[in-house]
Amino acid sequence: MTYDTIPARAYPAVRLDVGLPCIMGVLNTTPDSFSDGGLYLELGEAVEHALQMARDGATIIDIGGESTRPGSDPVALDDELRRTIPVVEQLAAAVPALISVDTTKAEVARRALDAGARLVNDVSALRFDPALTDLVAERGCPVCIMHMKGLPKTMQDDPVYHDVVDDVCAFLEERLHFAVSRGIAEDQIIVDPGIGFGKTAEHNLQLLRRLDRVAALGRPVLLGTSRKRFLGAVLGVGPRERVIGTVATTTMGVLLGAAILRVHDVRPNFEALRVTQAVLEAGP
Ligand code: HH2
Repeated sequence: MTYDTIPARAYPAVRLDVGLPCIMGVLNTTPDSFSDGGLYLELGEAVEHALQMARDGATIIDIGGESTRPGSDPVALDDELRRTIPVVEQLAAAVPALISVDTTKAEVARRALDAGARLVNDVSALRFDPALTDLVAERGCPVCIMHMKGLPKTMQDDPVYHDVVDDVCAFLEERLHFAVSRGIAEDQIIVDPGIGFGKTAEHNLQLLRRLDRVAALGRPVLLGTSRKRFLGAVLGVGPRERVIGTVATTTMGVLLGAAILRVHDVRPNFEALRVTQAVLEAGP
C-alpha cells in the first residue's frame, strides 16, 4: 500500500491507494481484549510492540482502547482516551507505519487524528456516534466501515441471516451510500465483513469462502480473522494457538481480494503474504 500525502493540517490527510495487500498489526491497549488483553497497558510496552510489528512487516498499526469481543461492555470515553491517545502520540513520531485508531467514538477519533493517527477504523460502520461521520468527512481521512450484527454485548446470541454473504454485502453497500451521502469521499472508504461480529463459526467460514463478493463492492477489503473463535471451533485450540489457522485465512483472503490483513502475529502473516504474492506474480 502506498499513500500520497496531501498537505493540509499539521498531520495531513492521506489518500488511500491500495495496490498490494498489506498487513495491519493489532495493538490493543486494553485490559480485556480476547487474545492480548493486559499485555500492552504500559506505554513503553505498547510502543515496543508496535515497533516490533513494523519491523516484522506491518505498514499499518491499529490502536484500540475498547475491546469489542463478544459479551463486552462499552468503555467510558475518558478510559478510552487515556488508553489510546498517549500511545498514538508516541507512535506517530516513532513508527514507520500508518497509525489507525480502532474506535466508534468521534472524540477518540478526533484526538487520535490530532495526535497523528491517519486512518479511522470504526466497527460500527458510522452507526454508533453521528459525530464520527462528520469528523471523517471534514478531515478527509480513510475510514474502515465494518459489518456487525447487534452490539458486542449480545451479538453472539443466536445470530440469524437470510444469507450471510448477501446480507453482509447489502449492509456494506447501504453504509457506503450513507457515508458518501454525508460527504465522505468514496475512494477513502475501506469495507470489512466483520468476521466474528454477530456470526456463528459457519457464518464466518461462508463469508471467508465468498470474500470475492465483498471485494466486488469495489472498495479495498479489510479482513480481521486473527486468532478468532471460529478458528478455535475448527481446530479445538485456544487464541494463542491459532496462528497457523489465521495464516490459512489471510492467504485465502488475499486470493479472494483482501487488501488489508488485520493480524496480531505480524511476521508469519507477512511471510505468507510475500510468498502468496510471489506465486501470483510468477506468470500467467
Ligand atoms: N476485530 C476486532 C477489533 N477490531 N476492526 C476491524 N475493522 N475488523 C475486525 O475484524 C476487528 C476490528 C476484534 O479483535 P481484537 O481487537 O483482537 O479483540 P478485542 O475486540 O477483544 O480487543
